[in-house]
Amino acid sequence: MRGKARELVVGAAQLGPIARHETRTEVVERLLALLHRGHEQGCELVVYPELALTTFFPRWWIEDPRELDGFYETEMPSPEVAPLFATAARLGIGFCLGYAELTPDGHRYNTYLLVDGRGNEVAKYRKVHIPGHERHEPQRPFQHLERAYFEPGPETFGTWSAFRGEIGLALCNDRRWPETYRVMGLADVEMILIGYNTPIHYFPDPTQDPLAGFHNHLVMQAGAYQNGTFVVGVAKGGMEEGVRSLAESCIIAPSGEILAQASTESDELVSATCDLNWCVAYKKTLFDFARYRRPEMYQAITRRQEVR
Ligand code: CDT
Repeated sequence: MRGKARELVVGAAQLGPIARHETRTEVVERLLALLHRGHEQGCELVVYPELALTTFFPRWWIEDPRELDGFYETEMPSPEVAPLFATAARLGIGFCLGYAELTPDGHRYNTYLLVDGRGNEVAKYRKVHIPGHERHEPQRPFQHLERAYFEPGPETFGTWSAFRGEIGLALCNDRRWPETYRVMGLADVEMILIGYNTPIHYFPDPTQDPLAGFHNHLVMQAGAYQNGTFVVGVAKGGMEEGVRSLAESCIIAPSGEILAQASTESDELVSATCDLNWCVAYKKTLFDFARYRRPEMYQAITRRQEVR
């Protein structure tokens, strides 16, 4: 079923905590250390987490606009991030990097950038599903103000022909929604890259806290299997400014099996050799969309937002 192998060695470059005082230059040094580990392991593509250049600032209600603006990038690569682009291009490694983007016309997005092995931008994805709350909620032990600090991305999930395959991008909360994977599945995606920052404590329902790791893998493994695609899930995890976030970065096969998983809550790179032709085994059998899907039966999915 698979035919000749089409192998891509991918690295999930997990980050441990980034302190509030840590500079972009210091963070980029950590990203470079992970890039070199990826190079040693033969990676062609290294995937970093969501908001990988700073601490996860939506945990604070920040009233000073200048302080808030300091967490966003107005150009990419910025002078601080340029060494990552230069070194990756010298090594012939592509990468995917999450950051807070402030556009020239004042839009704020939670952005994921895919760069090829020559340092050229392949794709820019802006997070579609923005979780958390819009206003300061002082009763919480910490905030999750993504809905105050980011607009939802204006474009749907894309896929791009790169790295000898069809690559899709998503960010954090997107991974919990089956629609995310299916939209890309319909574009024949073969590898979905997903960066995340997931605080383990969920204030609206703390009974979910012990299940954070289970839910993380549950959704990504199901998304991979049901769409016959690899999924690379990459965390910024560990205890950051008093808030513990989930690590457990992993590389998942189209079978839904985990091929590689991080074992720490720190900077760590895990890699896997992914034969993209493995996707065919699922896309042309159980999940042969053309043969078995019944889109006329699913119209409620796009007609309604809420439960009736
Ligand atoms: N970064 C991100 O999207 N985190 C969310 C937290 C949800 S709780 C407000 C996630 O789905 O992991």
